[in-house]
Amino acid sequence: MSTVSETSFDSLLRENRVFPPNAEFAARAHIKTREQYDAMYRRSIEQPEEFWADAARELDWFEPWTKVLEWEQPWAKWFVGGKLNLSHNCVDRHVQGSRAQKPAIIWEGEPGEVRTLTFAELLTEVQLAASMLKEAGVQKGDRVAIYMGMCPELAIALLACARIGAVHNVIFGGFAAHALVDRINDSGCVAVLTQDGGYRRGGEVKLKPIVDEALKSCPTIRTVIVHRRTGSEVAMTPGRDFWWHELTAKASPNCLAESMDAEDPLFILYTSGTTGKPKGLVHTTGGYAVGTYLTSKYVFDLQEDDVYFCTADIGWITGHSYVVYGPLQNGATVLMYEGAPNWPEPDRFWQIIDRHKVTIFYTAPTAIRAFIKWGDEWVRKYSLASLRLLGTVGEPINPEAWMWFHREIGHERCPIADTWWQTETGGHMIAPIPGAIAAKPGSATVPFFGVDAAVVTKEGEPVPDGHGGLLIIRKPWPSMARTIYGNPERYVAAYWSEIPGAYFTGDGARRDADGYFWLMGRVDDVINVSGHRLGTAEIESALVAHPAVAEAAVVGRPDDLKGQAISAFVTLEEHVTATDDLKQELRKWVAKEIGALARPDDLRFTQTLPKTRSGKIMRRLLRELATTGEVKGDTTTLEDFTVIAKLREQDE
Ligand code: 6R9
Repeated sequence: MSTVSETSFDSLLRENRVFPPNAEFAARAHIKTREQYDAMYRRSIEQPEEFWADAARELDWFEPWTKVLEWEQPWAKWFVGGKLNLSHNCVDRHVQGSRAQKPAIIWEGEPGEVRTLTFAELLTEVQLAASMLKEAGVQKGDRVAIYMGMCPELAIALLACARIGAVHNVIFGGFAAHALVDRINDSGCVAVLTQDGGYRRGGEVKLKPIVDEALKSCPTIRTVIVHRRTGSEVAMTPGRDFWWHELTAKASPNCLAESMDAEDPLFILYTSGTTGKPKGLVHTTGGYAVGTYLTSKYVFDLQEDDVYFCTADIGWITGHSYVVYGPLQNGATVLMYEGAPNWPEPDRFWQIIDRHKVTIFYTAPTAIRAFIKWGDEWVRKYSLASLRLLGTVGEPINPEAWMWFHREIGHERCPIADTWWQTETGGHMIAPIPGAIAAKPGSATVPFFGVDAAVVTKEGEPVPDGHGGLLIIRKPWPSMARTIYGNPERYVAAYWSEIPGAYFTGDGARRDADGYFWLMGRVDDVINVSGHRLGTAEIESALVAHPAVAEAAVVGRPDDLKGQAISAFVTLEEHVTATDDLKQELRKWVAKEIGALARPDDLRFTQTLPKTRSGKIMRRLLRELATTGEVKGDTTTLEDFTVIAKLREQDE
């Protein structure tokens, strides 16, 4: 179970600016007024089953559901008995309708090439890839690991799995071999889809060699299929490894979309928790489809002529829900970009927006802070006139970054949708409906339809508006994760035990007098680095796995660019000497074990770590020390009072 640390919530600066929806935007939006939102929200809370059934009817079902919701806390079943296929809803439905020749994916590679796939072409590719998987022996219910870069084949891989009912397990291309091993073995994957490499900042990031290294420890993998992206030399193990283009060349061009039960698993996605082992969140088909469809439709106000650009990697939940499934179910044109935002120069995104006439741009606060740092001149060379809506996700956005985004990118014309949600929630939970809800910089604003959010004390008592507390959700929603793969007890303990009768988000928040939510970051031992979740325990276990390290404690501290930076405190084995070289070696070690994202920003050697009398590391004190250089907080439970003085000396 996660432990809620004592965080002071009431010290935040209050932001008073309000930005009402742009009238021109509202006039053509799906939802045009606050009153319309209020009426829909009320219905979604008072008659959730009717509300969600109406939403679900906008999609294609092979067989109707018999019951909208079966709820026995914390176990939910949505659209009970309904049969559908998400690949069909993302692709076939539009080809059968009027969108066959509409671009589904416009992809730009980092070196500059552009590929456009219409919905008809996407259908061809998805069927070929689905046949390829079937012919390679992958069956409905099998788990398939996907370790690829941002190229159309990655989206195709997800849709091909969904088509045959294989459960995809996407592992972010920035993760190291060790992370692959954990995720593949935990979910018992039978196949890996990967590529030779991808381009990032002008160089090649090789992926296949990392798969090769990982597979030395993954006994369940029978098949590896490699998409050729860069053309660089890779080792192929006969009988195990196959080229994607060779298999699809002989695969059947027809592959019917499997009729999936609404509660059949669609994917597993791992995310950091409060212990060292990442959690494999399981999302199912029907509820996730309806949730991502409806949030994309209303929060991004998707219209027929939109070109939608989400900068997230498909390796994260944002990429699953809002690069692939949500927008494609809506028949939107999705722009995908392979590489770095500052390659070859810091204006790449703005160039892409002007070149492809992007209308909706969804990115992360950490990226916005980098754009600000790179300088306005990179932005001002471009017209950005096609943009009509902006969005952010991943962490709270600081009002200064919000104002810059509004002014420099949105030209004071585009609404900004600050979207709060999680891997666990599958889709947006707190976010403005942009034609209806006025924005306040730094607030994710009001709950989406059907979301019953509240701020409470640790005991579950409501906290008055204006005060900080814990954010909970009191009612089930369709796109909620159903469990943790292979570990239902942990699902219950992590999310449904902290606050009685509710889903506990792990976030602190406060609601203001207008009912707007202000998110205040994690209250558990999860660090948010550039919008990505990292568990302190994961980094600590990586450090302790190094032969020189005896014990390690890792905390997050505020960082202007990344939101949070990683501070590591390390005690060494007796015979080991603390040197700067060793510091660098340990930082590199973590990057190699987990991925570059997890590399500690600073690392200090210390004689001892502050502990309670029961032996728990007091991360709260380390956090304070890493942040302010001092410890003023309560130290009465500290076992050895001299530790803090020693730590401070170390710092000097
Ligand atoms: C979608 C995603 C979830 C955690 C979440 C919270 C933070 C995400 C936010 C936000 C404030 C926002 N978070 N969006 N905090 N405002 N708009 O990021 O999923 O990777 O699972 O992270 O990210 O702390 O609990 P995930």
